[in-house]
Amino acid sequence: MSIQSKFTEIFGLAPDLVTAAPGRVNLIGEHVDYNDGFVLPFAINARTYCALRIREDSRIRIASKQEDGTAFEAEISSLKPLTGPVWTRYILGVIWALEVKTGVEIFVDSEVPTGAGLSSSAALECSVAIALNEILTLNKSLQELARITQRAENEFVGVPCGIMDQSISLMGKSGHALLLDCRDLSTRQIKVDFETFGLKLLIVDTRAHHALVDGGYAERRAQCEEVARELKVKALRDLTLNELEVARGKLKEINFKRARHVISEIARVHDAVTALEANEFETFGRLLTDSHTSLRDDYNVSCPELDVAVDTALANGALGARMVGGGFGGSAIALIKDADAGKIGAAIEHAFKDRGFKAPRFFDSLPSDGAQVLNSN
Ligand code: GAF
Repeated sequence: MSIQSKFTEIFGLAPDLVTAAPGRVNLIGEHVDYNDGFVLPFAINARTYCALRIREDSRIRIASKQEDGTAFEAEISSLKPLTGPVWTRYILGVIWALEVKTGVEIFVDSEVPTGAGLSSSAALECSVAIALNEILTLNKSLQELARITQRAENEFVGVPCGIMDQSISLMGKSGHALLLDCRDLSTRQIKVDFETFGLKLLIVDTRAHHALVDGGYAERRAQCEEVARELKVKALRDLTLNELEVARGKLKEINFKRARHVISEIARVHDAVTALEANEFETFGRLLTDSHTSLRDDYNVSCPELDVAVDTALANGALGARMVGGGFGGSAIALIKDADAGKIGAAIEHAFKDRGFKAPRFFDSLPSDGAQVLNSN
């Protein structure tokens, strides 16, 4: 059944418009967005669809295919951060952050797997934001929508995420990764063509989700902010590795390691762009693996399943591999020769089975377009 028909079945009238917004993988630049750093994500082809109709009163009715399609209702004046079922907060948070004054009906359906570290949350938020922006003629820029959806997630949902996931879901471009400066949200689209060179990016969903996720993320943010405060810079982006080394004695050792990851990772993003632009895929792959090592050893956000996926891919010929997203589970990526895909997939499956891990899932995706209005009545 089409999303329009499903919407009509639930709410009784056809939607005004349908939008879609994608999930993402991040090629490199992990845990640097909240340090004003640079990231290099691309939008994947899996998307979240949003069908929306404006009401003439102040009632909000929302439903999700992934939450059995039953409508959740609220009054627009009574929206309150950090309340209600968690899935509703991603939608209501965007309505709240955009300061919408009218009632609305929304039905969402997502292809982006949840818990896989592929940004299903940002896809959902951005599909709703782009729909409201269009239908209410709010004229917000993509940068403004990124900040607004991040605020919805931070304040209404209660997740202290950075700006990367919303930005790429809104600004992705087919065939390109987005070099995003997380300080001022300026961007450069970087061509990504692995195919022509017989390569592909394998995405491995480890299906692991460790309890550390929420507290661990907030703790890392706090440690980074502490270093910036102690060394009197606005954000870790403003320090060089040399300056950090000189100040080592003043810092807690754990904070030093956190900052070393962030500063070295920002440098790797720039090197990765240079390598990509020169089609130097061996170098690019090495940078991915260096990123993983730094996330594992200095930032301590990997986990056994991610390490096994990365190590097995590398042992079987991958040019580079790393965990993506917040960590403690979720997905890894590996840059591999197309011809090795079957062999590497099988090796990872075996390695997971041997260790008693859940069976992994594999995806691949070319860099795809960001959020779009698909049709409006
Ligand atoms: C999660 C967050 F939502 C992003 O903002 C980013 O910090 C990422 O973890 C780590 O790079 O996806």
